[in-house]
Amino acid sequence: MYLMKDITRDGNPVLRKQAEKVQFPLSKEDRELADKMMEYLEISQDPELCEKYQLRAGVGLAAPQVGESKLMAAVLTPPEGDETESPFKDIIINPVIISNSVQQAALSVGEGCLSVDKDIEGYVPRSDRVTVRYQDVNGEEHTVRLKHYPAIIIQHEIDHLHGTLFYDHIDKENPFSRTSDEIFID
Ligand code: SB7
Ligand code: NI
Repeated sequence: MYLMKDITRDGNPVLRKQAEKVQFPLSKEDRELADKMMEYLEISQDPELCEKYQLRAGVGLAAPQVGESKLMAAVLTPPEGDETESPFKDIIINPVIISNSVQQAALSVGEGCLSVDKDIEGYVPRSDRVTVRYQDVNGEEHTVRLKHYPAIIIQHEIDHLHGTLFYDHIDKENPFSRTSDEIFID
């Protein structure tokens, strides 16, 4: 299983690379990578196991964060999201955002990242809703429409696959600037 020592940290060039397309059927290595990434999220969201293994809880994990420059990420949205948000759990492979809302949204507490040890404050403006096309571990194509927190998580993960980190989106001069037409998610 992955521990915090296995997570690549900001400064490691793998986090700034464009990841490579994944081929199907998945190799044994890629299948294990997928399983271990989802396992990390599940263990990290269990309070006892999270404490036992000294993990940071995560709702997503992208392959470059475990040193693999591949277009693959695990997403496991927490169960306590509001009822109108659909929970989402899957390994997303070769994902593409095929449409996004004009409506912008940001988490009111800002974002964090397992690969960034320090807290970087500021709003991370994103699309409130996105439609994502991806392949699952069996190569099946899916098209999903997510909104609010799950949409923000999947955009954070897809950013990792293209070498982008959350703080790249924060306005350096005015990290908490608000525009009138964006919504804030608690
Ligand atoms: C806040 C946190 C995350 C996504 C969106 C908002 C995920 C944090 C864990 N990761 O670093 C995953 O890449
Ligand atoms: Ni991250």
